[in-house]
Amino acid sequence: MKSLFRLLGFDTLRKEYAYGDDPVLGYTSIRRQAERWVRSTCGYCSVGCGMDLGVRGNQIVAVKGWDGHPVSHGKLCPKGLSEHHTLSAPDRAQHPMLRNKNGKLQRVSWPEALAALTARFRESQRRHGAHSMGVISTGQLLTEEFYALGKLIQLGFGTRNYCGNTTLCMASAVSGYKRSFGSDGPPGAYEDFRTADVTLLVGANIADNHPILCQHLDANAGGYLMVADPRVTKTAMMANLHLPLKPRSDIALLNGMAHVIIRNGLVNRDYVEKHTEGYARLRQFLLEKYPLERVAALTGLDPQTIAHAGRMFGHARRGMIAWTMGVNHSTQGAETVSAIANLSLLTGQVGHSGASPFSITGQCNAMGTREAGFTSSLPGYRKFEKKSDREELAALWRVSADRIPEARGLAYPDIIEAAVSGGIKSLWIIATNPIVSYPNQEQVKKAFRNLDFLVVQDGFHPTPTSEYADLVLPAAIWGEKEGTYTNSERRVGKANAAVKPPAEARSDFDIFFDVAATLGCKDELFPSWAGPEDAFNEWRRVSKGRLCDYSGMTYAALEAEGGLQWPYPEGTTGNAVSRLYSNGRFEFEDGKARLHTVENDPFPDGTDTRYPMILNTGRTVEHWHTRTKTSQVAILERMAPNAWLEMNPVDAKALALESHARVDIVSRRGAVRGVELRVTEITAPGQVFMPFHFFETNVNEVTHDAFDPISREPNYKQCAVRVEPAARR
Ligand SMILES: Nc1nc2c(c(=O)[nH]1)N[C@H]1C(S)=C(S)[C@@H](COP(=O)(O)OP(=O)(O)OC[C@H]3O[C@@H](n4cnc5c(=O)[nH]c(N)nc54)[C@H](O)[C@@H]3O)O[C@H]1N2
Ligand SMILES: Nc1nc2c(c(=O)[nH]1)N[C@H]1C(S)=C(S)[C@@H](COP(=O)(O)OP(=O)(O)OC[C@H]3O[C@@H](n4cnc5c(=O)[nH]c(N)nc54)[C@H](O)[C@@H]3O)O[C@H]1N2
Ligand code: SF4
Ligand SMILES: [Mo]
Repeated sequence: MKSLFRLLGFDTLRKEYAYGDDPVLGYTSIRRQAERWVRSTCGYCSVGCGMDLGVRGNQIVAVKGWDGHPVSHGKLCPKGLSEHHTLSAPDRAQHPMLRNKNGKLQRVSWPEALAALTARFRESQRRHGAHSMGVISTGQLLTEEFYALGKLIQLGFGTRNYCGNTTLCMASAVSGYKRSFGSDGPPGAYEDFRTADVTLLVGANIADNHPILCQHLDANAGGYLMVADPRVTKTAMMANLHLPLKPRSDIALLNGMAHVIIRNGLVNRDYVEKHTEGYARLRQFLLEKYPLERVAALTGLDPQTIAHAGRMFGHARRGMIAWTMGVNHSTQGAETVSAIANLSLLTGQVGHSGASPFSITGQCNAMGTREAGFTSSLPGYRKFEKKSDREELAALWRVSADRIPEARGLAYPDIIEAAVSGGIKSLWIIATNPIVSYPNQEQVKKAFRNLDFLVVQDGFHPTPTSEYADLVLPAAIWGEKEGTYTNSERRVGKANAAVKPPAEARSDFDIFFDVAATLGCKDELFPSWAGPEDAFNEWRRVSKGRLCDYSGMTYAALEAEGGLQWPYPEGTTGNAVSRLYSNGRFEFEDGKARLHTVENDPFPDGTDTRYPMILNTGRTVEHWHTRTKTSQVAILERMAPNAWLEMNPVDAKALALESHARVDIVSRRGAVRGVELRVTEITAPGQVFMPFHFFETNVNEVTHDAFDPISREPNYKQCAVRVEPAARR
């Protein structure tokens, strides 16, 4: 496979930023010479790179890769290298702000802010019921913060309607793992990318979005890489075989590959018999319903290519499948994950080196909230519906078992819907920015306007979302607080406070602590905790014996080792690579994984003559989501200052549009206007692509708010649009 990593020029960037060299002046100014170095973990994506923060006074003046770190081996991508520039940005949130009688946000003291928060939430609950209060959090806090927040919301406030932006992101992977393996938890390790002889990436553009993962693929000299993506991404350019399938035909492709594996006698019969349930049904289903001709028609790939891909995977000694949002962002996300798990199970490619159905996560700590957060499951992947799990947790916390909810509350989109229809009256938003990131903006704006009380807790203000708030709480961010993040390979890494937050901003942990104190439940929920390490130590006890066992970890060991992978039970030593399900025992009662039959359905917002093109949305390497952080970094803004729309030359010609023309993108729900056109063969004819980072030209004005019925994840990756020359205004 070709190395695109070096082509992206990260090595150059590394030199430029690492030791405090001034990229403009070209030399190291005294102002930027570090007095001390603090070890930490990157706060952007889920790769979980290790970094050294160079500190001078109360400022991080340089960032460099942590040499010998088990994930990143001294490298960082452009965002990691420049992350410290976000801390001193002029629009960091500095003080609590409360909306006054004239409708203006006005500075208040912390005690006033906390009193307002608890009084208004309690009033909402008194008048409209306990569950009229909702909380939407994130994948970007520290695990200690998630753990504390879960207790505060579910036990302190007694509302179940607590979810996070992770439902816009990882929910399909979580649901898929639960359906196939009986529990959430990605089985593999990054090392598998180095050792697999065949790797299939599905809807994952790691060259842009998980750049430092690329070096693990680069190190896999003899490996064969297949990339399934409708676009010719930078990742597709690294591949031995690019599978440019039609949008949302992944289930057909995966079923077709499984069909080939069955037809060619490549099923690992012994593994399937011992460790899975449902083979006879799946076999019949695939042989009858997914012959190559049908798969070819559904995917747009030719039958020989599909047969080749199936045989390559079937013959692999070590076969890896990794996926990201091309899979999850779909009304069939959870089912697509099941189809991926089928392929791994049929070939016995689970739990050994180079073999894993691996969900690459997104945010720095999407995993932490899944493990400890009390949203999609009870802490420690305990099940809401399982009495013994509830009782065990209650005993650990010394509360009565009837205080542990028996079912999860509303998921994120259902909280928004309930706010529109009046069921949710007050909402607390923590570290997410829906007024950029939520699909079909009309709906979320309606929801916010309908609320009696909206709290926004963010490191920045104003943000598009904080503008709607009745109360803004200023939060410390990465670099200013201490705790742990879990990356995609279940590695728990330590993040450290190198500097103090600006003005009156406080860590989310301290805010939750103070809210609990104001509410009068601090001693019950956070008994004798003084800081994050006490929360971590309690979490170690609560996770003990569970799949995500932290009991053998300590802060000191995490810092010394560059993170440790769970499970890490008490008594474990060293930093060996760990995998789940190596013994073939899965988390169902009978220990067997489930094979599911899944049909490929068309996406919901289909094209017609008025809306003839399929719009795909996603990311670019320079920016992070809604740009509250990366727009503050000059070098990143210079590289990608505006949104753009990618369109194939065939369509551009038919529409008489030239590159750099301004266009409007119109869907059945809205329009986004004046976007720069890029004419490029990255996208196929009939398809267009736009990044979602830019509030100024927000693609989520047009995306579709259809959700996976199982995971509740939005269908961000396909909707019908038309593109026209920008209207003159
Ligand atoms: N630079 C940067 N890195 C990031 C982030 C960021 O904002 N910026 N965000 C982080 C987060 S939270 C996440 S979740 C990850 C996301 O990481 P990715 O999933 O890699 O990101 P996306 O660009 O959203 O989508 C990936 C690919 O899915 C493809 N796709 C679209 N439709 C289909 C389809 O029907 N089938 C298939 N097979 N593919 C399809 C798109 O063309 C796109 O190339 O990135 C993380 N890393
Ligand atoms: N069209 C389209 N839309 C998408 C996607 C897509 O591919 N296409 N991807 C979806 C996905 S996968 C995701 S994950 C979401 C992401 O969407 P968001 O979660 O809305 O994006 P972020 O910009 O990461 O928002 C994080 C917020 O938290 C703040 N923040 C950062 N650190 C801290 C902290 O430590 N404490 C506090 N309190 N605040 C902090 C930031 O300033 C920012 O406002 O977007 C989704 N939306
Ligand atoms: S790859 Fe991800 S974790 Fe690593 S430096 Fe870049 S943004 Fe940070
Ligand atoms: Mo995400």
